[in-house]
Amino acid sequence: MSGISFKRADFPPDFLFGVATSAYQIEGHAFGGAGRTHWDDFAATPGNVVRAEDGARGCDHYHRWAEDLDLIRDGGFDIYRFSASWARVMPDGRGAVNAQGLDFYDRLVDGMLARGLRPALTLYHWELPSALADLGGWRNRDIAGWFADYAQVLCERIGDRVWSAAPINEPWCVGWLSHFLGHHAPGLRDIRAAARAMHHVGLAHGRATEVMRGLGMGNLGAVCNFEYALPLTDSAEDRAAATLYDGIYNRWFLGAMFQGEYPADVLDGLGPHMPRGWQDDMATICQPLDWLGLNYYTCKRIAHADGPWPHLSEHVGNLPQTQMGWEICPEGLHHFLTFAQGYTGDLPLYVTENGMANPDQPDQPDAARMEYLNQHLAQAQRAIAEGVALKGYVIWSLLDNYEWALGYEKRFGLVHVDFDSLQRRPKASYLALKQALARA
Ligand code: IFM
Repeated sequence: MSGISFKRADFPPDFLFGVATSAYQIEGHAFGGAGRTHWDDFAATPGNVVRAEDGARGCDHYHRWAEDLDLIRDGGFDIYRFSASWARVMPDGRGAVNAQGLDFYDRLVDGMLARGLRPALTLYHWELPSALADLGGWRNRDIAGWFADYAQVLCERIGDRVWSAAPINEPWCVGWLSHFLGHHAPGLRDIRAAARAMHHVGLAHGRATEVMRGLGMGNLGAVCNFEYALPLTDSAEDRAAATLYDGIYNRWFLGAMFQGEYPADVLDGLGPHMPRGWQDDMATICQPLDWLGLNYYTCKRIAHADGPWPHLSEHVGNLPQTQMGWEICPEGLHHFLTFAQGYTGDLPLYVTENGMANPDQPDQPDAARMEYLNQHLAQAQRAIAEGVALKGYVIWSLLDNYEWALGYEKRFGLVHVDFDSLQRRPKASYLALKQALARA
């Protein structure tokens, strides 16, 4: 059986390892007075989610959080990257606060600290309160103010004890995947909606960052996802299509957040659909940050396609694939770690998500996951050796959980979850990491 081929001592002494989860994917949103979210609505609409599964029960982390934090501590991890649910804190997204929700996050953060874990908070990991979706959600410019108010309420309570905070997980997914490709809630396929969401999500990031600074919080960053765009063929047309895909996916938010500019090639297409006066928001979006988090999983083959902008189609190549059908392409991680520095300069970088879904059985070693982690950690080491300021690596995910439109069947966890009994069982990868991370 293959194992984890590195140990903690192979990385710089201050390098941190962690695991990540998100609120809606594990907590059990039916518990504790949380409000309805657009994922509940999306899942209740036939055809959107495999078996119409939702996050009502999740992994029941709401009740089993202490056991889950014990697993993180016992695995030898340093960071727990978790998220809070907006609708758990403010069931309608504005106005009334759910005291049970704030109490829950308060207990959770104290539980992390008691176990020696660094709490890495994300304020939004996609569970938009339905009441705000009714008002247009991310299409409505007012969302930046609503989000800033939520940031204030949440961080007044727990901001003094978190180690780091980032406003929004994977802005590309909030904007493009959910409003142009229609794969995630609210399931729109509409370029005007997409342009607005792609802008307002940045504005909300900026406003929430201002709020957190105002509360005296430090170690504030952004978490973006990246996909390595490769041309399907070497034709000039396919290469141009891959460059544009890279712009929409990888350069749009980095440009806005770190340079105060959107990439010109993407604006060529999105410009006509942007909200009036967007230029005046760029200074707010481009807040000083303390770090960038990169979520990386895969590459994509891109070809030119006739039809409306962006004139491209997505393809899968010949590399081995994960249970998601995603090609395993570790070089892409190295590419983005070096590429990101062009935007972030000397700022610390963190891999805030990396990992794979695998059809794991509880009694069989998840050798494929260990190999995936080995390959990506090797690329992280390569980047560090070249001088990249990479300071930590966080694995998605601690637990098997709700994989959004794909329901509960795609298993990303280091710990197996039986979704009937909710029993947790560490997989071989967890046990191997525990050995690798043990301090001498
Ligand atoms: O499960 C998701 C997570 O919510 C965000 N990043 C990618 C993961 C795997 O698809």
